[in-house]
Amino acid sequence: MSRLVVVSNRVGPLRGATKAGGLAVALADALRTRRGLWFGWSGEVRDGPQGHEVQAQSLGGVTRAVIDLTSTEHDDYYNGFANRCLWPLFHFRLDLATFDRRYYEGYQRANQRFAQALTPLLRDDDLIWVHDYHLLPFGETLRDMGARQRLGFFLHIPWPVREILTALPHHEHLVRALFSYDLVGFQTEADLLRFQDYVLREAGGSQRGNRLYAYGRSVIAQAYPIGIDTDQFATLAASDEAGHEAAKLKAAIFDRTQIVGVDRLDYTKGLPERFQAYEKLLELYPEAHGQVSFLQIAPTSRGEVQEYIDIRHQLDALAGHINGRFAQLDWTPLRYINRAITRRQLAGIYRASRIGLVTPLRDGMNLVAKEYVAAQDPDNPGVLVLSRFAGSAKQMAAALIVNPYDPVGVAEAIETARHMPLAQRRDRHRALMHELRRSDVASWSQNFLTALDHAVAAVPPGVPA
Ligand code: GDG
Repeated sequence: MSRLVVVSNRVGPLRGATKAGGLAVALADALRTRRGLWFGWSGEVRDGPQGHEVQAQSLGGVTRAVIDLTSTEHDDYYNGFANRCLWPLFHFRLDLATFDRRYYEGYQRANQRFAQALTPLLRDDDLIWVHDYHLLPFGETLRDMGARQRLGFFLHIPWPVREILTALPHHEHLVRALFSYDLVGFQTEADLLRFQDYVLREAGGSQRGNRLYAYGRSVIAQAYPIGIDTDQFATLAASDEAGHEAAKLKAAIFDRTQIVGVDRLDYTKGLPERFQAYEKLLELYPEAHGQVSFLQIAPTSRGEVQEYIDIRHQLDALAGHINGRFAQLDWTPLRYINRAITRRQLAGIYRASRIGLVTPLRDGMNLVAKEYVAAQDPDNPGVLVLSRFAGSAKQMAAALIVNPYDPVGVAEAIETARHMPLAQRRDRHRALMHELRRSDVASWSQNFLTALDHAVAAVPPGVPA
């Protein structure tokens, strides 16, 4: 079996599985099986020569190798091009995207520096798996430096529609760079179709099965919907420690219906719209007053970026407004926690909540929706209210699917969830769990790596270019 090399902007811990998110755990598992190497940014910003050195550390057959970013790289590559340009654009938010040549150049340079640092660590038969929008051109850069290994890329966020993508001045460079990989993976069929649409219509390429041809090269493109470690999360949620958290929460809300939302504080997650839908619920259903309690956990993310500062202010104001308008002496309608909590607490809170509210405006997959379902007590499960614009909606049709832009529709779904009979809750939960078990995170990484193992780099002869 070839050694696996994972490249991602941030490198997860090799230890501390329950603290880390499911993705870090899944990748660490795949790396352990293949005695691999995980390479990326350390999370530190440092100017000067030490920052250029690779810091490597091995544990249980897996090596973690990282480099620091300089403050210019952090500004231009990470905060700039990745998070102020690609992130909003790929989430269909052209209105929030900043196009700055300096950002783009910084992005290319950081990708080059990553590739330079990784090249000496590579072996000829490595299988290299690159992750996410920070590293779109990484494969091309590595190939330019002579890499001949099999190279795969997985995009965790949506692929945008052609009309939006072409607003990016560098769209052609970036799509062309993806053709340096042997395999490119997307979250959903819809993302794959939008990618194919660009290749066929904008790049004048062609297609045979799942292989796309353009720019005189070819690549296999497929959808690989990511999952969670379903059984592990269900076990965590049923554990005594999580039960302790659940009991604390229940004591605080008495027998009110707990509604929960958990999201990085990001404008793609539809948080202001969600707060407004909750306000609409309280407006339309006065009988719900004192009967429901909405807890939103939203740890700050990318807090230096202006658009994130703005959304945080907006949420502070909305939370204050809703509580000011509806609170009673013995009832706080909305509790908003702007900090991260532990994974165990999270599991307990999900389990104690009758309704999980997951209403992003656009999301590659959304793992919170999956975690919420996995955490439920199968004998008395809660109800998931899920945005149709989350990648996970396709696999989770047994949830109550909503349009997050429609506050009345979301309020009605919450009301339906609140009164849903036990038999129906169980049926829906069973159907959702069946799918979550069938496509968990281990099968996601296995499927991708098996396809990459078999991907043939060369363009078959006689095929249109
Ligand atoms: C990107 C894509 C795609 C959140 N708050 C806390 C906390 N979390 C954990 C959740 C979940 C993870 O963070 C968030 O994952 P999501 O999938 O919901 O969203 P993104 O961070 O935007 O992830 C997304 C994903 O990549 C994987 O491909 O699904 O579409 O945008 O695991 O539980 N964890 C803890 N405390 C918190 O306060 N411990």
